[in-house]
Amino acid sequence: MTLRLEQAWTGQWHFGLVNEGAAALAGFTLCWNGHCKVDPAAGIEHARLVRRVSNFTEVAPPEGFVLRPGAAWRFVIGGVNVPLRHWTEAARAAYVVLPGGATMDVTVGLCGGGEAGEPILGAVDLGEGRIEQGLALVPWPAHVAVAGSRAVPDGFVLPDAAADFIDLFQRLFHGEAFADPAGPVLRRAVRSGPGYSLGFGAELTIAAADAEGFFQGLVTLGQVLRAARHDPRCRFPASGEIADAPRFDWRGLHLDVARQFYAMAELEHLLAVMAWLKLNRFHLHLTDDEAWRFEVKAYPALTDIGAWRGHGLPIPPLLGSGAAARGGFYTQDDLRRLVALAAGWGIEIIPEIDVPGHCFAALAALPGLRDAGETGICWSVQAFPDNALNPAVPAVMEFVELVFDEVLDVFPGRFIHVGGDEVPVEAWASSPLAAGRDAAALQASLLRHLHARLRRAGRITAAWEEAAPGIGPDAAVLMAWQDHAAAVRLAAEGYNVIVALAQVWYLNMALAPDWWEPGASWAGYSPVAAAYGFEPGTGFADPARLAGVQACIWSEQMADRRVFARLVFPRLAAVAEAGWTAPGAKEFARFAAAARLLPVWPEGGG
Ligand code: TNX
Repeated sequence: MTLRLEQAWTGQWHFGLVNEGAAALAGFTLCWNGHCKVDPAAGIEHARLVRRVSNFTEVAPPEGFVLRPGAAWRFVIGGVNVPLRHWTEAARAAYVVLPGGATMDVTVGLCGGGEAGEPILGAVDLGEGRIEQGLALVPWPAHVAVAGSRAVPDGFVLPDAAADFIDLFQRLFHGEAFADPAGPVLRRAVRSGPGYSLGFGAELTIAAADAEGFFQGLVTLGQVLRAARHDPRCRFPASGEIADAPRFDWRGLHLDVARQFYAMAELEHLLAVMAWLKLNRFHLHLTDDEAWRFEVKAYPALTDIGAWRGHGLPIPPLLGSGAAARGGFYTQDDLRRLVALAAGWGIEIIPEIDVPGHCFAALAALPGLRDAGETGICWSVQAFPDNALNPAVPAVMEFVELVFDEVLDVFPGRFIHVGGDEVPVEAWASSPLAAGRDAAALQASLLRHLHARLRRAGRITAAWEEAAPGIGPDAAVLMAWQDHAAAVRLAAEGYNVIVALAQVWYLNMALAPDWWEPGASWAGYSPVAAAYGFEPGTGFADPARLAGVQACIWSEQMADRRVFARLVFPRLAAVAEAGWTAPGAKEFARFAAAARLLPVWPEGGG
């Protein structure tokens, strides 16, 4: 490539487009994207803003400018929506549009932020930690009383019911055995209540009320076995018992597959990691402004158009993609397979179709859903123009009904997530059909309608905290993300609440304030110890209203999976322990020791 984009952040955003080729360039524009959004009101020096849609920016050089070989065009962006704090927030992909309309890729340099250094990637080292009772378990069980040790088995003689677990084990630990026809026998027994107990002796026993508890017992046995194999400080007990049950019913992981597309193999790997951590709810954020990933038979345009970003397409390149079309979607069959795989591992998939906000991609695919008489532009927090479905448009109600009919058909689980976050207050201010009606009231009417539909289907509505006014506390669960006080308040209003607090459990937040750490910091930064130590139950008058906890992976900066790996592992495990283990039984040093043995993100993807 002969064009290179240099950048640096000093409070203003400095760029230099360097021509390393042999030909001069004139009459071109430059496009780039990355997490951060240019503020058009903050001014630009030596360039003119041509177009900005969220983090997509197109600028032109001054009139008559010629970029000669060996020379650079330097310009300065006066301001952005949220000041940059980490290198990953800056421009990550760029290209030039030539006068005839052809595009030319541009190599993008790392953005410096004033601190010397280089990107911090690779696994977080938590140190050796402390081993307790010769075991390394995450999450730590409710009761552990084991004694003695025996030669580490090569595997076990397993009942048929262990087939899904054997599949899990083999996927996570290639070449390592869990089953062995010459090993000790594992018996399955029955006990009442949630969880399981695992007894050690000449034979091993897992007692549980149901398949879920039996599977959890197998996970614990698998972790005991691997620790005995791989950590010289650990042992395989000769006798004793682990008796265990989770603190919370909802132990979730949210993945945003709209901002970046994840291959099926990656989703499968993430499910396997969840199962190993006894996480049991996979919240799949299937739609957003940047893409629509759920195949809808009634509206093929949603994925024909809405699943792809690229130069000249209705959705421009965003969040690290170049001029060429990039994206993907999941067919209904893909998702049915994923649901079945997850079910075998004790995980329920909760699909989210985010309405009415965050719908730029849907509206790009189906412009007929807009109120044609709308005049002004309303910008969303992430700087998308007019990204909210307008409930006053009759076609919107029909759209929502048909889409959710198909969602209900593909996902058999109890919970369906309807989004409901971040609808701008002025969303439909210039819509004649909305005729000056209050945006909050309009949004509430749409969500109320959807909630009733889901209830008729026997489902529970899940939504972000902002959706409360439309949904009401019955047959609903809300995810509190902005602050912990909101979680406590919603619970006091009678809602079932999941704590998914951005400050600690948004895994896209950086681990530390350093510029060279990847991630965002708009909600703060969250070291592993903070994610581990946060207590979600503080302040709840009725603890029964706290349904559980959830880690959220927002994918704006995850185009580079090395960034994903550093941010998610082992913080995800820290949240898993917060969801399972009683607060008084938690200990970070013990967690640190056990975290060393946990599965990670495979190099080169899932
Ligand atoms: C807020 S959290 C959002 C998402 C972003 C996230 C991280 C929530 C319900 N909405 O749209 O991805 O911040 O940047």
